[in-house]
Amino acid sequence: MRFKPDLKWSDVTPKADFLNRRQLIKGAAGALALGGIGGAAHAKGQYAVEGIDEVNSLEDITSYNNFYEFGTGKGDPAQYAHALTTDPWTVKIDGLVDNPGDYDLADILANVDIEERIYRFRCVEAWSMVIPWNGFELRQLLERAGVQSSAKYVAFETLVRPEEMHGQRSPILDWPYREGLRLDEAMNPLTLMATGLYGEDLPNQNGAPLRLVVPWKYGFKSIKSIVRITLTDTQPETSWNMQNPREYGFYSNVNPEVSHPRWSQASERKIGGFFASRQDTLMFNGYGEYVADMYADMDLSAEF
Ligand SMILES: Nc1nc2c(c(=O)[nH]1)N[C@H]1C(S)=C(S)[C@@H](COP(=O)(O)O)O[C@H]1N2
Ligand SMILES: [Mo]
Repeated sequence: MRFKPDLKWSDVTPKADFLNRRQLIKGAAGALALGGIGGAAHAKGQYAVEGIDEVNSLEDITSYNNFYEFGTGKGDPAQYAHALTTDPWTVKIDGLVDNPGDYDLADILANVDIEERIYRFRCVEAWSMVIPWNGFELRQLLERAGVQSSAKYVAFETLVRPEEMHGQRSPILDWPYREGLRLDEAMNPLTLMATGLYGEDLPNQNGAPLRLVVPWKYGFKSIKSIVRITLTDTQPETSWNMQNPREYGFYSNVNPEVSHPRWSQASERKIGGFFASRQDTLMFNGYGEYVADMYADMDLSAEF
């Protein structure tokens, strides 16, 4: 099943003309293909979100990064991440699955539908961008691995290779970088495994060759350069939560009403553009329509 991206084309500003043209072409082809197998799937895939604004430039997206394996400065990943060898690349899928094993990246990609998704991206540090990703829905890979009925969470790990990732020689975090999702979050159609940006391979500083993108959660949940995916029945340990549980929760859903202990989350600074612009932060980063149901029974200020 193929979905169109979350943006309506009428919302994309002229600055994104290049993207707009490509997407119209692709969208038309997709609509034709779907015509043969039923139009319902097509209509279901409109991930329109509130408050969408300009797509960030490739320059913004690849020069202002968080990737502590290459240093803690925003410019460090762009400067140092070229050292990372991303081919060959293997992802170990283990835990509560019917088909555990070491999956070669090429084999993963041959069995999923790659599409383009334009998502808002909100870092917990209160900056944001709008990013045109390429990738596939995580649920496609999980379905292939055969999730067992006892599984309740998905844990992810980044590569450990201090020879190439010099930041791993410092104990800023307890390596490997680790993240996790509840199984329903992982299976949500919005949850993407990104493989590219602007139609090109993912730059190393953005988490090549394979990184998670969970657009309704703070950016640190979107773990980069993934080498292991483990299905578990208990909530996995996650890097920022282990480092400072008072400041970083397991869920980390974008929420303008729950402040970080050291700053408000009510607004954010949009990266790029001539004027530094602040905008209101949206509940679930604007994706509530697609995700709020998953948290209906939870107190989101207690389970933050
Ligand atoms: N392995 C790893 N993944 C990571 C990080 C990191 O330091 N290491 N930083 C996270 C944070 S805090 C953010 S905001 C995003 C940044 O993604 P970007 O650089 O592609 O914008 O990556 C997340 N994933
Ligand atoms: Mo972040």
